[in-house]
Amino acid sequence: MRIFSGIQPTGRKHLGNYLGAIRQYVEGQERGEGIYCVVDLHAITVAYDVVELRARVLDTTAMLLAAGLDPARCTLFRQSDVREHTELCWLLASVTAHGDLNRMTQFKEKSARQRELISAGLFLYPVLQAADILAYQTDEVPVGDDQRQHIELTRDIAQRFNERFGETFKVPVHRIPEVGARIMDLQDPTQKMSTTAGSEAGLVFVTDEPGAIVQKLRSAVTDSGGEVVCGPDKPGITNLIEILAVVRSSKVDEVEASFAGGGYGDFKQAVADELVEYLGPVRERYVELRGDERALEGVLAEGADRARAIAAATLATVRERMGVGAT
Ligand code: AQP
Repeated sequence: MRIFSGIQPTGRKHLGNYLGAIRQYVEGQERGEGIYCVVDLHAITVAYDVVELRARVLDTTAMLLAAGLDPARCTLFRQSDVREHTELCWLLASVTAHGDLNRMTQFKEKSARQRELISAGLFLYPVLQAADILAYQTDEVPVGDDQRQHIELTRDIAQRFNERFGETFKVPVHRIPEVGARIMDLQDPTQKMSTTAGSEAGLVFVTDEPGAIVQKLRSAVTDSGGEVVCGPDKPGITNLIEILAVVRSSKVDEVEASFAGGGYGDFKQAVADELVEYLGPVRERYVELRGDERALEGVLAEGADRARAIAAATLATVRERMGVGAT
């Protein structure tokens, strides 16, 4: 079982990234061969700071290691170190329908937020993502719910390629967690927690100090009524119940039952306290690991060597099937 996923080097990672994706990466190490990639080439499709980008890659690498990724048991690398990703992106672009890319909701949302340039790279983002995944003959892609449409497109691209050029790619499936796949913004629980669209108060960062976590949870927007139960008319409380269910590794109805008869105030304090306990060790390990940049670069370099060997073999087959390059 080969598991692949990518994560953007966009500064501090938030609770949505952690509960929706990162925790699944760590668990993936136990179930199969995990290959994880810090996708700096995706990050340059929107406005970014050139000097900061390298630092952000190391931030994200340290975060993944702090969360429990073990370079002895998985492959962790920087996307731009394995040039096969960009070549495969171009080759796959020729079997990707322009109309399909036009339908991608992430492109619509992100292009609407761009002030200066809507880059062609942003439009091609899902094709590069498909290349990332398909280069490794991936079985399973752990992601949050917001990536569902992109993984569907990856499957379509693989199928279309296989039909036209012969069986070449494994057609992967997504792995979206039952609970925690869409953590919502604490200040606007109708919107997903998001790096680029959210406000500081609406996001819990994995590296937040305990005081900040408590403050953010206490001021989280809740709903009318006072009962700690999920419901379509209670997006704020539903979000907090889901967060606590993941943190406790329990079921949503067990969390509801444990607060039966209790009010919102006590419940929010409990979520805050348990979240502080849950994230504390990750934050401490992060600070330790982030200090040693040589070690982080070493992990990425070793990972890139391993990843390149797999991706290069896929590329050789793809080039041969497509009639590209010398025989
Ligand atoms: N709110 C979320 N709940 C659950 N999972 C989420 N993910 C993102 N937001 C949530 C999952 O995190 C993984 C990494 O996402 P990314 O590489 O897109 O990182 P990012 O850009 O820092 O995350 P955002 O917040 O999603 O950025 P925006 O909104 O600015 O594009 C993915 O598996 C994703 O599903």
